Amino acid sequence: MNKLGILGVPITIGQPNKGADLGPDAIRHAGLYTVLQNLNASYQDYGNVQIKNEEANQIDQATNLKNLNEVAAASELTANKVSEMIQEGQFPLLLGGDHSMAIGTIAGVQQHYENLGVIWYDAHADFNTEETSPSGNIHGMSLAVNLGMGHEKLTSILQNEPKIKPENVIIIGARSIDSGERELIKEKGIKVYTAHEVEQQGIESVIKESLNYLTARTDGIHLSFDVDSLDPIYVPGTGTPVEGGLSVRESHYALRLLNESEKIVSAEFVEVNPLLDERNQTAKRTVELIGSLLGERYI
Ligand code: HAR
Ligand code: MN
Ligand code: MN
Ligand code: MN
Repeated sequence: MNKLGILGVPITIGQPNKGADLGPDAIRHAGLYTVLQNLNASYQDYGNVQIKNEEANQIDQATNLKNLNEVAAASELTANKVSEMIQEGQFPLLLGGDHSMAIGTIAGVQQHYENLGVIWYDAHADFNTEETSPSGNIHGMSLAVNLGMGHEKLTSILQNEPKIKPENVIIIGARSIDSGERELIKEKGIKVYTAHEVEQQGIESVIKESLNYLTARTDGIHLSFDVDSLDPIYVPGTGTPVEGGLSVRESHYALRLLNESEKIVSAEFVEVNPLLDERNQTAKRTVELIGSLLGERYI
């Protein structure tokens, strides 16, 4: 693997809770560097993107969006930084921050690939647009935005074209999908392994199928790992927990399979909110999961 470039994206205005902006530092303090050192990984920490989290948290009547201009500005900064890291030959390891950050991160990564694939590991689909969103929260829209759907200020980060093709996306772990999102997912033909299907089919088969499928058609895969994919018993420190989630054990296995594939070119771990947490356990679990993605072994 290339040298790791670590970048915090402390955005919290893509959703209504304060505290997701503290996620990147909570992850660092939970032992991230120790894990990297044990792996003998070479890394450089670029610190955090300077995000202005000055929210209004009011739905703008004209757009049905909250904090549009602020999220767009943060996305632009993030995208440029991520692109720069890849330019310098690094593997971006991106720490969040709410999931609206994926508008910027994927825009940045995509600059360097003709045909980027995305694994969206999440309880949610984040496939709303301003027309379908029940909340106006942009973190529930970031995947759709990356496919070119949504407000022009969000879909035009770095370039006007869609960042990813619908057939290059796989959602894993979903169990909370709004009715408008469901329609759009069907319309675009997005592949989804719901939490139910993970249970039925097993995580090994789900990940292997996903890798076979994406490897054949893309030139690199970005992993977007939302910690709320896990069951809330493991991750109390996240803003939109949904019961019936994936286990820590199966998620480690998923990440290990992704590591072995050598197909992941960038990764983000998002929605860690230390203000909702207990004894930083959500950040600690996140660090352990990052370890599995980067090749940590028990023996
Ligand atoms: N679907 C809901 C909405 O759009 C909730 C989205 C919650 N999103 C995240 N990211 N936590 O996965 O408002
Ligand atoms: Mn998400
Ligand atoms: Mn491109
Ligand atoms: Mn989620």
